This record gives sequence, structure tokens and C-alpha cells, in this order.
Amino acid sequence: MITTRVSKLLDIKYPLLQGGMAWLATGRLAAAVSKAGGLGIIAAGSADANWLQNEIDVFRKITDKPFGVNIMLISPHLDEIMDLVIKEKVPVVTTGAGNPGKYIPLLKESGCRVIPVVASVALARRLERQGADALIAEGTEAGGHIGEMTTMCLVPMVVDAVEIPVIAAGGIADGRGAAAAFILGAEGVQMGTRFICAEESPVHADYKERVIQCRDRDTVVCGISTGHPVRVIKNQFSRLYLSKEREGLETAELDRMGAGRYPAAFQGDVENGSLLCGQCAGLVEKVEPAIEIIEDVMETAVRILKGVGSELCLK
Ligand code: TUI
Repeated sequence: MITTRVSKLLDIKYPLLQGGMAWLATGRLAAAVSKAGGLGIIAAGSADANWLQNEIDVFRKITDKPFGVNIMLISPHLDEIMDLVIKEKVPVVTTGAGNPGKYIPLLKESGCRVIPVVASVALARRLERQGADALIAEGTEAGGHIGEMTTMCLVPMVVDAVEIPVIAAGGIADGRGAAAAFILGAEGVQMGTRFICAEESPVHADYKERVIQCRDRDTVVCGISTGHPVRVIKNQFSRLYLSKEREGLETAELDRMGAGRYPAAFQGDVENGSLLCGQCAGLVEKVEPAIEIIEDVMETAVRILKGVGSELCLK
């Protein structure tokens, strides 16, 4: 067992969080993760409050374990999503794609633990001062919207810069990655990409198959010129988008090209959709239940960590 400030703060068996992946982190997936002893997270993404209410209801019908909601700070429905998580007394809120500082007091007043995702030391320091309970330090290996720092460098720098617990994210898909994160000083890990291929994940089987087929260099970052870099699996659409970006197409035009591409991927259009996915897809081998993913990662991490300092046994 690995018990840390993160597992105590969140009242969970394993300090392992499922990433708040827009479009695919539903109540059903989150419930499977929480039931298995991790922290399941429902992603509000750009959905409205009705959608989120429904997913919270689905979660609560399956289990009374703790869970989180991920709030994407550039959501068009941000205010109604904030109101709903407060009304529903959601135990944990994670945030992405921006600075949630001004919302922290209100969320904490409702009893919520607030855990922002950061991609820099500066934002980590600021959010600690503003009352964050913990931080998720996410490296550029992650899928979706990303920063520039690698997990290997960002995590220990954030750990050194703050007193609150740090959760590592970006590039972790198995027990070796989790053990490495703990050695860097993280007290928890967050995994997204491997959970795309959980049995309970709602994405189309062809999307899962693409993740499983990925090798080391099969993801690419689109949208650097727009200020919203997003890591996706290489396909026809990413090649078209990158060629237009290289030609200097304006942000508004690029945004228009990208509209509707996430739901398309979700529904199985693996050539014309945007398949958000991390670099660690090359480590994902099969579709399996969330509980098996969690037990595999934690058992392997514990075995490796027990061996550290004596005989390292990585296989
Ligand atoms: O948020 C994510 N991953 C996401 S969000 C998303 S939806 C989206 N679609 C199109 C464009 C942008 C987003 C898909 N994937 N991960 C957490 C994360 N947050 N990664 C990086 C950051 C981040 C970036 C800048 C956090 C804070 C930040 O602060 C800027 C500031 O204001 O200081």
C-alpha cells in the first residue's frame, strides 16, 4: 500500500486519479475508478450544467465513494458549472487550461477540495498562496491541452517550490511511471491516456484501437500558433491542420477548421476527428476494466519501490 497526503486528503485507497478528459470522462468511467479505490473524475469540458448534473447522478447511483469534477476554465458554461459543483457539494474539483485562483475561496467554502492543474512553477506558487489544497503538475507528454515542461523536470521543481502535496501527470501509463513519479516527490499520480482504453470509457472502439496501435512517435502537437497547443494522435486531420498552421492560416480560421472534431473522434471518425491522447499511448496494450488498470499500476509501483535501494527489479 502507498499512503500519502493525497490519499488522506481525498479519502481514497490509492493515490491515483483518473484524468478529467473532456468528452470521455463520464460518470460511469469515474464511478468505475472510484469503486476500484482511485479518484474518478467527471470532466465538465465544454458541456453545460444539465449534462454534468446527469453524469453526477449516474456516478452517485453506482457508488458513494469520493469523486471529482474537472472544470475546464475556458468552458463557455463556466459560471453554471461552478454553481452546480457548489450546489452538489462535489468533494473534489480539478481545473485545467487556466488560472482558477479567483474561484478557490467560493469552492472551498462549500467544502470542496481544490486541485488545479499547473504547467509551470510560477502558477504553482501563486495557487498555493491562493489556497489550493494540492496541485497536479502536468508535463507536455500529456494528451489534450498542454504546457511546455516535461513531467520529469516539472514535477520535482513544483515539489521543491510548494508545501502542499503534488500529483504528477503526463506520460504515466503503468507502474514504472507511477513509481518514478513517487521518487520525484509526487504524492499521487494522474493517468488519462490508459483510461481512454478502460472498458467503461465511452469512446468508440475504433478510438481505443488507435490508442492501442500507437507507437512512440504517433502523437503530435497541433495549435501551437493559436496559443492552445493540443496533443493528438497523428491522422489525416492532424496532417491537414498542421499544414495550414505552417502556411500561416489565422487563428480564427484554424479554430473554425477544428470545430466539432472532438465529438467526431469520440464517435469513431478516427481520420477526420481530433483524437486527444498522450505520448504514453505507446505503453497501452489493451482494453480492460478500470479496476484492472488500477490494480496493475499500484501493484507494480509498490513492487518497484520496495526494490529501490536493494535489487532493482523492473520486469
Ligand atoms: O486542460 C487540460 N487538458 C485539456 S483541456 C481540453 S479542451 C481544449 N480544447 C481546445 C483548446 C484548449 C482546450 C483538452 N485537454 N490539461 C490541464 C492543463 N492545464 N494542461 C495545461 C494547463 C494549463 C495551461 C495554462 C494550466 C494553467 C495555465 O495557466 C495559464 C495562466 O493563466 O497562467
